Amino acid sequence: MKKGFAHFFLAVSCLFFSPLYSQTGVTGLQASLKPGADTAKMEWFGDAKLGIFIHWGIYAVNGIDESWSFHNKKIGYADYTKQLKGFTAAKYDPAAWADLIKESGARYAVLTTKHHDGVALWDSKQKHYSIPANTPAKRDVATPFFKALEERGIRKGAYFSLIDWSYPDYPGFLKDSSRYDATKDPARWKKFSDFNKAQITELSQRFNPDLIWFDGDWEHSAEEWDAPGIRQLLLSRNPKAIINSRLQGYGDYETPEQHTPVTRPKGHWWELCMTINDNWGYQPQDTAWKTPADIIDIFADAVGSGGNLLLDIGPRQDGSIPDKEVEVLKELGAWNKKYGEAIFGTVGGLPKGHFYGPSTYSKDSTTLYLFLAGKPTGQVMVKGLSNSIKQIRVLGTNQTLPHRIVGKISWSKVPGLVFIDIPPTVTDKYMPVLAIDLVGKINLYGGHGGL
Ligand code: H79
Repeated sequence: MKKGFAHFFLAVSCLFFSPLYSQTGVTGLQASLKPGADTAKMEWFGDAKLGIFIHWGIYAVNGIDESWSFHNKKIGYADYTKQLKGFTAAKYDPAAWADLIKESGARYAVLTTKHHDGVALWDSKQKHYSIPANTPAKRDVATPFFKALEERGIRKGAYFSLIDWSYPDYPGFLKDSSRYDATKDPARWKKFSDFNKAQITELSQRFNPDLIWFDGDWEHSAEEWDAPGIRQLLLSRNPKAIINSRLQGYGDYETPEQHTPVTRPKGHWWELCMTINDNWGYQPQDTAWKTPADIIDIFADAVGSGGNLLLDIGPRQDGSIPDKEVEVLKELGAWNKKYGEAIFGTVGGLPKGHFYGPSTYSKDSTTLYLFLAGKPTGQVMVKGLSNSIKQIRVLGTNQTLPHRIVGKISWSKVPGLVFIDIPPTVTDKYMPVLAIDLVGKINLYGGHGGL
């Protein structure tokens, strides 16, 4: 059977683009130990499309950059740590957080269990800063959230910073200073490394996370972190755990940060993490809010390119969530509810050039979903679609639309152009979506238009 261009592209990208994704023929735990080898465990992640990232920590007290503010000397370290005294979690309602996440349509959530500042959100047994031990909140704020996620069938993600600028045996601290050189004092580095692994083990045992989101790997090599050892300790407990790319080559998927990719990332699995304003944590002066329309454009674009969106919120120190963030999550949720068929459980759609907008395929690639970015009211065009069309449905309604095939020359294998007139009845607050049910699996012509 003739393979469509998209299938060819997928197959080729799996084979060549990344050594992470080319291993086959190993099963079970052994397979999971090889980064990217266990495609079965990635299935829920590929289907999930939307995750909610939560940056919550003492940096919300003053409303300053998480950890980076003292690292970059915007504030002295002593003043930074004073924020411990102001973190109350007084209005923290983990069930309400989880309900909001569920309402957004997200299938997973990732909580900062510890940022680069070293303050753990759970009651770590290691001797170091934590919310329960050092703040007026006086309790583990991570466990009840993970429990609330579990109760709602939302996958659990634990963000954990490999960097810990507060730990006395971590080599770096401020951007231009160091306590010692890890390569010259391996015994001291080992003290840190043992501590770090002990905390990662606690995370794994306590929360059994579906996903571990490491950050800060750039400060040391895979060898220094013992990235293979960290991977092994996580997967020996839960072989199905997914690890993001920030483990110096030992992760399962790519994590572009803040910037929407223009070309598809190399790896088969990827996730764009992005803030709703310009900052990860709560910062009251930051009013650069992306609108729900902006977020839906960004989300559809990521999903159309085969990726996920991990959308960040930054609760206040008391656990309340800013109204603008609540609004974005609710609007996104209403849109997802209407158009979920085109999003969840689909795969990235048409390669560039076929359609001016995002698109996805059903997993069996017999339905093509067109996202009508910009809410066009004229006609839209699809190029290079060789399949016949069974019907075109307007999602969220029971309308169907006719189409015209234009410029099909009988003796040529080049398909005609598909034109679809979008009547004024096709409306949506943000972005309508069409489903094109095809005869057979999608089959694309990607040539130069010659004979
Ligand atoms: O937690 C949020 C941020 O605090 C953290 N990741 C998100 C999820 C983050 N902030 N900045 N970065 C990650 C990237 C930092 C990159 C830099 Fe560098 C570190 C620029 C300079 C030092 C890496 C190493 C890139 C250049 C050198």
